[in-house]
Amino acid sequence: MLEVIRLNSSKHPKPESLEFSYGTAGFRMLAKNLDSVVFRVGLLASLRSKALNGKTIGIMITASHNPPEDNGVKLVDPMGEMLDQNWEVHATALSNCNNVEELCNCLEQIISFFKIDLTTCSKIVIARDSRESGLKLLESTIDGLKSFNTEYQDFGLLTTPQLHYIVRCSNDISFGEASENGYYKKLSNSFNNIFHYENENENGKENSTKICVTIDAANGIGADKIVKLRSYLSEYVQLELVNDKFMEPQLLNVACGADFVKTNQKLPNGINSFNLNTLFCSFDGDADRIVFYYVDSDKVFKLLDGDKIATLFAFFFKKMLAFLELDVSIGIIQTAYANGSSTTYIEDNLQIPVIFTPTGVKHLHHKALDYDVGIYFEANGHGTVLFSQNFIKSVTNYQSNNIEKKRSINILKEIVNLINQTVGDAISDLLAVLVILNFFKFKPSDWDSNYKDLPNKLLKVIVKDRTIFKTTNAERSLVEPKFLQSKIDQLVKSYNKSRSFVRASGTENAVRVYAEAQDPKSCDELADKVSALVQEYS
Ligand code: 16G
Ligand code: ZN
Repeated sequence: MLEVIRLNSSKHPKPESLEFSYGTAGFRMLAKNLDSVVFRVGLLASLRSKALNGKTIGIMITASHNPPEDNGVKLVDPMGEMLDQNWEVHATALSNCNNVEELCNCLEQIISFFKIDLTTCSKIVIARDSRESGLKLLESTIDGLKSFNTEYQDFGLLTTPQLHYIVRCSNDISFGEASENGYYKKLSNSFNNIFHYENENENGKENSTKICVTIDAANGIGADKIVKLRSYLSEYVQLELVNDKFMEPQLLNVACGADFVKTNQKLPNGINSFNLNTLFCSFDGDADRIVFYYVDSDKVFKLLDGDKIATLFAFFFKKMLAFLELDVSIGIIQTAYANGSSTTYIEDNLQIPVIFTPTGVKHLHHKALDYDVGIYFEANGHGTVLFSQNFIKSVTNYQSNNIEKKRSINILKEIVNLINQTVGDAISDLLAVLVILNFFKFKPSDWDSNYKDLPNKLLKVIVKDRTIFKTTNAERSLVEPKFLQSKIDQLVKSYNKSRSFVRASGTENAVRVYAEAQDPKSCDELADKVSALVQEYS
């Protein structure tokens, strides 16, 4: 077997001067540098599958919201979750072997460390986003898979969450049908049923209020998937698409998409501001993030970001659980980027505990598992809700003769299937938001009225070595460089309701500075002053 690996790997040499790292969301960089990395990811994925007795592992080739010339790759574990963190170091080590000898040694170490039986079958499902470089990288990944005789199924172009869903179904048939159509069927069934329950009046007739939303698909693969999903949805929802040119990969994420809207706090290309108080949303390039927005009656752009989605979900579940008197725990997981007003609203108004974790979905996801209803969202729009077995049992066994209670319990049962519990999913989150807005008959401005964001600013500083910036307390305080945190604390003290923190990016060669304060001027000043402190390291 190692002979085949030797032969194949010589076709995928590592670029000499580059150092790779399996970061927050896998490997991500300029696509032209990734050939050796994806080949080796193919090798590692095969070993991961063998180590787990032939469970199906996922490989997703995507660089999410990054520019068109980038690409990336990440592994998905059997239940649809991110790769086990203990394996990340092996991914990094493999990717950095300088020659075939080192590569074979590294593989042998992994095989003996995990006591992997190479005769076990290995199975992989693989997909990619709409980037131009995707096909070539796919072929190189497959070279890696073939080196270990791995069985693989190529699902072509998918959103990242669809691939997570398919991995889960491949290992757990109770989750759904392991196909793209299976995904649409599962989501649309629940969505249509919930709309039916929500709109049915006392006489059993349905009110036909139509709910409309315009989706900016970032010219990414989400556009194609929305077109396919549409045919499964009831006539009560109208999904309009803009920035849907996924076949023109040079347009991907350019002046559009969730990251653009969140960072610039303005409408993307392709959406004009004349439709007041109607709902818009933006996906990112691989459709695992979503942010919403609207233009209010004063023609002001209003963002409904991940914090607003989390608080809408929390409001809904809190109401439902109270109405049904269900004794289950509920918690919200945020990162340091969550707006301070959202945290105050959740703790003080909704009276739900908030837990903070470092940035990156794997951290939030892990913590959300501690609750019966664990809601996690990053402010950038990446998140979902996890439900425990205890919650599912309580809902399934619930008995009541009260019509309203029966209706509520039916909605909860369906929502468990509507929300993609494997990972944050723009399509599934969109549908969940629509059923909640329809449930309360909320307009975007009603949703937005729960709290007002504190002015906030995110800046990027390029430094010589970002690895010297070490944090603690869920990335909210620096431990190194020494004395920098006390300087930041001094600055924060001089502004009302303010907060600022500094952390090294996990996806870019930069340090990020976040600041928020009571008014925009203070916020700008604070962000600039903290950035100036960080610039001393550039
Ligand atoms: C990745 C993460 C995202 C996080 C972002 C932070 C996943 C799937 N994606 O895109 O959750 O917000 O990195 O980027 O975990 P940064 O470290 O450059 O600020
Ligand atoms: Zn993404």
